[in-house]
Amino acid sequence: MNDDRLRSKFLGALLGTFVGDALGAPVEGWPPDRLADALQDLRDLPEGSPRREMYDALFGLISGGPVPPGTARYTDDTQMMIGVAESLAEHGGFEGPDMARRFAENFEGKRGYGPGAYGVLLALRQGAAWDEVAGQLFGGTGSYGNGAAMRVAPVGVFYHDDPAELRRVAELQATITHTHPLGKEGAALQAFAVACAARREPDTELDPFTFLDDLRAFLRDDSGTYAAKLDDIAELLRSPVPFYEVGEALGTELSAHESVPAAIYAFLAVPHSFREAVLYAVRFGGDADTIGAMAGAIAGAYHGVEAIPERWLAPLENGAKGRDYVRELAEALCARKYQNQSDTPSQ
Ligand code: F2R
Ligand code: MG
Ligand code: MG
Repeated sequence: MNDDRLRSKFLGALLGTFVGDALGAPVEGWPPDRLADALQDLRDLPEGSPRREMYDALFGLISGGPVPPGTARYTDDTQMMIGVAESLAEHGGFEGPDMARRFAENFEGKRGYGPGAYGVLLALRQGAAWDEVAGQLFGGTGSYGNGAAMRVAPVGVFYHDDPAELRRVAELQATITHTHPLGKEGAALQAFAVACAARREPDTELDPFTFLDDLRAFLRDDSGTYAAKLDDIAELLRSPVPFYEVGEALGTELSAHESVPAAIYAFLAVPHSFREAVLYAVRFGGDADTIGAMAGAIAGAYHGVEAIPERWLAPLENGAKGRDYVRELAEALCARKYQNQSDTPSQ
């Protein structure tokens, strides 16, 4: 794959996370039928009306007022993804203390963090060791939340050609906040889905079942939870059902095993379109920002940044660590990947 194509996929995965997160954030926690009603109201508006235009724009899902450029906000999903990318771009590999420090420095409570992650980040700010806090959560079982999967796109693209290192780093970055096996495996699976999408050329026919076979072969999930979910995805792709039955079947919750599969399904259900995959993901309701962010990461890694509608990028917040910063971060991560490769003595 040529350098420009790969660079576009790095940008697509990181900005795809941002777009999916921001699109879903206003409707996080909504039940699918409330969301479907809101969408129906919007659809019934006359073509060309401002509110109708909003439907097609990034934030028309809840038909608020016009969204001035630069004001659509991201949540914890993107904020933590930024920390992962910053650390990998700086070090060219996993450095636990550095990544944990960046999570803690970037942390803003108003971004809608999960309670477990919130507590870990406060402890890190007070000097706790990066690998000694998360294991105490939830009575010592650790978190199986989707917080480690929602932020993992940088790992997926950076190690798209090295599945063993991808798994190692996806799990290690997870342990900063999530030590439950289902939380770690969800992060590894989401990272690998991003990698598989990045490795495929977008203008070739994507076979969803071959994609699922690749994911199944990668799993190391003793509980069989994710293998069963991949089988459910295959079954739902073979015999399509209304989208909220898909959400009910796969799960649209805050837990990794009840949200990563829905994101993978949204991408595989509409592999030809970044926009449709992300809208599909968000329409599930439930953990809409995170399922949107994860579907955006996979679809962005597959299609590349050119597939993200400009009018979806324009409203994104663009302050100190906003849209343009995330774009530069993706460029830096891609450059670091090549620097790593040129530094590696040829075998
Ligand atoms: N937190 C939210 N959304 C709710 C509030 C958002 C609202 N709009 C606002 O603005 O305030 N979203 C974010 O949280 C999810 C990622 O959460 P993360 O980082 O995994 O956190 P946590 O707390 O570790 O896990 C989430 C919940 O999962 C359950 N859980 C996890 N492990 C468990 C265990 N071992 N036993 C029992 N329950 C467990 C708990 O309910 C956790 O709170 C994303 O959606 C992000 O967008
Ligand atoms: Mg969030
Ligand atoms: Mg969420």
